[in-house]
Amino acid sequence: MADAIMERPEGAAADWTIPQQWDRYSAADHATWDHLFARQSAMLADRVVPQFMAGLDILRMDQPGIPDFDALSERLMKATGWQVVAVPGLVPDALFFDHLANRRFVAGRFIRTPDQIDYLQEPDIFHDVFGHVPLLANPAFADFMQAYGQGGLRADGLGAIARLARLYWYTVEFGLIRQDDGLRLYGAGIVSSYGESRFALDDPSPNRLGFDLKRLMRTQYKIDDYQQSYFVIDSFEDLLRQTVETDFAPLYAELEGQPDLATDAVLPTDRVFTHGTQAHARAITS
Ligand code: HBI
Ligand code: FE
Repeated sequence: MADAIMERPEGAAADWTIPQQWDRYSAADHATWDHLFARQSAMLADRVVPQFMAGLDILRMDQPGIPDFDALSERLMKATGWQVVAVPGLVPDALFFDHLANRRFVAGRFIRTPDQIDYLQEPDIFHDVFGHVPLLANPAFADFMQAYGQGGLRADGLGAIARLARLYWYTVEFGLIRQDDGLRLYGAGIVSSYGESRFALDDPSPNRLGFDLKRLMRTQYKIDDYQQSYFVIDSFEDLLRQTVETDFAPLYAELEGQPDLATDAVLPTDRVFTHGTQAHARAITS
């Protein structure tokens, strides 16, 4: 996220947080949340990594209506020391990393309108809270997210934010995980989307490739359509280990001279679960 000079929105604190104002949500807002929640939890049951469903239970997110961040943060704090804070939308990278490094997940407080039920570009409260928060109740993933924030603060100094944004994109937002009985979803951008929750696992179109940090940091991504490639990790513990054990500075230097990889690239060195047809992407562009 290259930061154009982002103006701090009216009423936001120095760290860009704003009050959630839970009592201002309308009955229609709560109904939209309940509709999305019921539809996603039903279709995710055998698709999503079990730790996600466990997170919904631990955080008691099956209660009706939009979660109140104070109550949600109290339960989340007990589980892994994280809290959820409201922000107006995308915050500047350095601030975003600082929040994560301090176990604060920044979430939008607005919810999509009924006509945006199936897709909206910017993250709303359903994407942020249903998509991202349940896995923050999992210790290994919670530690990874904090390590990502700390890495981001370092990357900021090294001008390598774009590399880390790719790591975030292909794991936290659109990651898949391997289990003995097949692949499962865990990326928030997938699990909060009805269409992509099917596409990412079932459709022959996208590549599904083994997670490889260096390779992934060279790979471009799309923000306005389903992904053309998904990366598969073996476990959150492994993702955490690779993140905390990697000294990113020499890695960034090594990547310096290497060209980016296209969103649909497949390398001879890739661990290939699916070599996609890219039929979806072709249909979209034709
Ligand atoms: N701000 N609110 C918010 N949410 C994000 O997911 C987010 C952000 N700012 C920057 C950002 N993500 C990414 O570009 C970083 O990974 C670089
Ligand atoms: Fe997100």
